[in-house]
Amino acid sequence: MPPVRQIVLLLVASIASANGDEDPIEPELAKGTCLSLKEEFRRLNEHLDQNTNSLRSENWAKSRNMEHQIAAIKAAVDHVRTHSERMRRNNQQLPTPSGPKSELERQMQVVIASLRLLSSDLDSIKQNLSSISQTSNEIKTQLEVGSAINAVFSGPQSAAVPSSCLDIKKSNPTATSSVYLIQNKETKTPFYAYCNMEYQGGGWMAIQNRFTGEQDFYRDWQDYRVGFGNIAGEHWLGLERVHQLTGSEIHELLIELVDVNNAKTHARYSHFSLGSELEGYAMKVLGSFKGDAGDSLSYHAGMKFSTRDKDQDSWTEGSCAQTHGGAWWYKSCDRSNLNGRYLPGEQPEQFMYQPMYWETIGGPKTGLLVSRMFIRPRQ
Ligand SMILES: [Ca+2]
Repeated sequence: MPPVRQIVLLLVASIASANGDEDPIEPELAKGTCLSLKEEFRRLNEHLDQNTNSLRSENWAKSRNMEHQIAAIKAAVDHVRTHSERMRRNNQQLPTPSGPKSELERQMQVVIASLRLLSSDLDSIKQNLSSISQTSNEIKTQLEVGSAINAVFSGPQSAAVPSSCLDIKKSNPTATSSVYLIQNKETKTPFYAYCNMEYQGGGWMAIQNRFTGEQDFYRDWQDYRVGFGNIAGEHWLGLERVHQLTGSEIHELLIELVDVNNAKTHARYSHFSLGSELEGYAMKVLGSFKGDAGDSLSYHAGMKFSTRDKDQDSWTEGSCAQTHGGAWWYKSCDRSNLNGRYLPGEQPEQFMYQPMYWETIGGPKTGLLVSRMFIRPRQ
């Protein structure tokens, strides 16, 4: 295709020639130019026709192609629609009570029900596991306690439990007065006892302790047999235990007394042993006396123990325990009554023999402020 600029120039020249108001042009030359322009127009027209035909053909092809594609999409949509419609109709026509679908649904329902049951079972298992864990902890604690008790009662560790306050004092001279766990050499039974580690050389086990009147000492045989009160405070250790200790090893006895004027005295006996319950916990052995309190116990040596409900004294007319309000190795009746009523100081005539008294300190009408009885194996 000739350049547009050239065609325009030729047109301008042609128009100028036709008007005749420009430079005169040779007639032969103008004729040639017109022919040339006509030829150019013809070629242009041909070219345009070709291009138009080509574009038309191309568009037609594209259009046809699009039509094909649209038709294909329509066909696909129709196919899907028809297929889904058929499926819908088939579903509606399927009989509900039986058949593969209802069977599948039934199985699904069974599976769902099973899953629900499983979920419920899992919750139950979870709760059981929690319960088992709690029980396991309790058993563990009980086993630990049991193990600790076994360690005390038997096995090689039992040798580590001291058999007396004196043992503790010997192994640890700086041990202080306190409550300690003691294990009887014969019975192997562990028990708590209060050890005095300072008084009279230390290593003394308390079998009686009174200093406030807090504990009631007017009690029956059973209480005196097994003991009562607070080991760390006022208490009676128990006749059976004292019998076991003093029956298997020679012990000495120490009695500490304090009057209302805070005067402190003591009575010490070289040997001390109680018989069995069958023997009435009789004071079978009472050794020689020494101390500044005077001897108000030797009178009772050999006597059985009596309580308000068990009269074993030698007073045939009555009960020393009931009359004197205590429990002791009464004879007929007493020169000391350290388990008598807690009535510190001088008492009226009618209370004679009833107070916690020691004859050689103030007589039977004078109640003491403190009474403590200790035993210790003889060294
Ligand atoms: Ca009697």
